[in-house]
Formats: sequence, structure tokens, C-alpha cells
Amino acid sequence: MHHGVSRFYASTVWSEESDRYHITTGEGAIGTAVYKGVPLKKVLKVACGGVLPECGHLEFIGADTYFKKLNVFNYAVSVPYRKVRQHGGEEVLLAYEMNGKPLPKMHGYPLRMVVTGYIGARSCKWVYRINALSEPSMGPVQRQEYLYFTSQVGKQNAKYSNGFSIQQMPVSSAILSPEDKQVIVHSGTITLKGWAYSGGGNWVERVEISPDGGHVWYAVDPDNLTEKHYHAWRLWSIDLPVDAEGWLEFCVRCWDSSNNTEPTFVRSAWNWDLHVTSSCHRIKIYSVNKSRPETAKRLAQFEERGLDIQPITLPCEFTLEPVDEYLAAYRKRPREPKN
Ligand SMILES: Nc1nc2c(c(=O)[nH]1)N[C@H]1C(S)=C(S)[C@@H](COP(=O)(O)O)O[C@H]1N2
Ligand SMILES: [Mo]
Repeated sequence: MHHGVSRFYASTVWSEESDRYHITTGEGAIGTAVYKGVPLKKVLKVACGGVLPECGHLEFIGADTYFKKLNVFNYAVSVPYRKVRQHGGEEVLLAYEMNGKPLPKMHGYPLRMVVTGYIGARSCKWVYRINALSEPSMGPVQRQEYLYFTSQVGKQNAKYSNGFSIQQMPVSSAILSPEDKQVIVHSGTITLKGWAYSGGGNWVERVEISPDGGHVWYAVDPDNLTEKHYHAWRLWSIDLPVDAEGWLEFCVRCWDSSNNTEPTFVRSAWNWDLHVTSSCHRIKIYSVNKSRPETAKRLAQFEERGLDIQPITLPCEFTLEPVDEYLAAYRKRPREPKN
């Protein structure tokens, strides 16, 4: 399920063994699964004898309780009827199986909606009632959340009516490894791995990695991208040439089948609601390039002494340069001009 991937939230990861959630932080929770179910379009037609002509939206009510500003509701969201009818009805399913097994409890057992290409919030879990409405659901998740504001909207002026409602997922991607702030000792290449996804029926065409915060971009070799499927992510890996040392900023962006891509910086599309902030995911890593002779020499000195270069924040325990070598270099290039 593709959540609106936000950059600042704690997120939850489901454990297969315990059918429970575990709290993590980082790039938001995202996964790809194979769902089996019945098109809602079919159920409306066969079981309900169709909907009235004024039906514009289908509202899904979950069996769980939802609190908002001291009010108590059931989880409620909606999708346009037009979406329900699209592509023979395959885009809005009443799903009862996930990856060939009954839905796990945490993923909506016994029945959930699966709305392809939309943010995860529309895929109502534990669905027990469906209402045909002329307007979108009045549920707070539909009307008061997942709103996209301009960067100038905040606590001082935000209203439910001055942000637009997010339905389709934007292009999104993330680096899974290395981890942020990792020290990497390498020989001129660093391997990165991650995922990329796009909503709205678009698929991932290309993934690019920047070793310098978003100026130069290297494309992932198409052979290093997993297979294309409709409504599914693609996993990628790349051996990135890295010459520079010290703190470097890597980021990833994806291009989808409609040529959409991601804003390079959070500030390019910062949004008060924090939902679906799809700007390029970036990490800082500390590069130690042992294909550089000076670095290779220093690493050998650490090894001879049975020491580690990490943590890099602690000073070096041995002298950086023998006095004779230092003096030879100093006298060749004295600090002050000679005359
Ligand atoms: N009934 C109900 N359905 C729900 C939610 C919820 O809180 N209650 N959360 C939604 C959100 S925000 C997301 S991202 C997806 C997560 O689906 P998953 O647990 O299968 O990943 O479920 C959606 N459906
Ligand atoms: Mo979500």
C-alpha cells in the first residue's frame, strides 16, 4: 500500500509473524502487494441494482474509530464514481486476499478497499458500509486532511478550502541503503539501493541518483531496476562513481511514464500539512575513498595499529605526519614570502 510518503513522520511497519505494527521513523511506510478482490463496479451493479444518476462519489466506512478535535467518527473516505467505473472496474476493488492469503488483520481483514494509484488513505480497511453520495465524503480524512497548500500557507492562514485534496499519488522514491550519516570506506564506487513509485496509473520509467545534492544525475541501469508492473513500485540499485571525500549529499529522483518527476528540494514544494511531500529524498554520507593514495596510506596506518577510522568525530590517536616529512614540506613551501 502506498501511503502518502511524508518526510517527517514516524511510521509503522507491519510484522508478518506477529500481525502487528512496529513503529519506525524515516521514509514513511510503503510496500507493494498483490491484492485479490471483486470490482466495486460489479458489486454495485449486480448486488445493488446500480446507483442513482446523481451519484458522484462512493463513500467507504471503516469499522474502526477515529478521533479528530475531540469528535469521534468512523474512518470515512470517498472516491469519485468515475474512478470506480474506469478500466472495467479494476481500479477500485473490494479486496479479501493479499499475496495469496486472507487479508492480515492489520491490512483490513476481512474486507478492504484497494484504490489503485491513489494515496493509501482512500483504501479504506475493515470496510463495513458503502454509501453513494452526490459529493465527496464529509469525513475529516477526506475533507480536512491530505490537503496540499502553497508554501505560504501555515497555521496563520490555513483553511480546509485553500488547499487542494490529494487523490493520486505523486512520483516518489527513496534511498534505502546506505543510511543517513553513514561513514563509507570505498574504492571509488558506492552502491545505493532503494525504491521508486508513481501513482495515477503511471509507472516508473527511470531512476536517477545525484552524488552532489541535485546537480549531476546518474541514471540507474535499466537492468538494475525490477520489472515494471501497473500500480507497483520498482526497486533499484546503482554503483555510483564517487571521487570526493567528506560529507556528501546523495539524492534520488524518479521519472514516470508521463514524464513527471520530483521537486529537487523540500523547500521547492514545502507544505504545511506535511502529507505527500514528494521532494527528492536525500541522505548525507561521509565518504572515505581509499583509491586516493593519501587516504590509502592513512587507512594502512590505522590497520597497523589495530585501530578503526570510526568514529570520525574522535581525533586521530597517532601523529598525522612525521616531523622530518612535515619540515621538508614546510621548507619547500614556507608560509611567508622569502622577500
Ligand atoms: N479503516 C481504516 N482504513 C484505512 C486507514 C485507517 O486508519 N482506518 N488508514 C489509511 C491509510 S492513511 C493508509 S496509508 C492505508 C494503509 O494501508 P496498509 O495498512 O495496508 O499499508 O490504509 C488506509 N485505510
Ligand atoms: Mo497513510
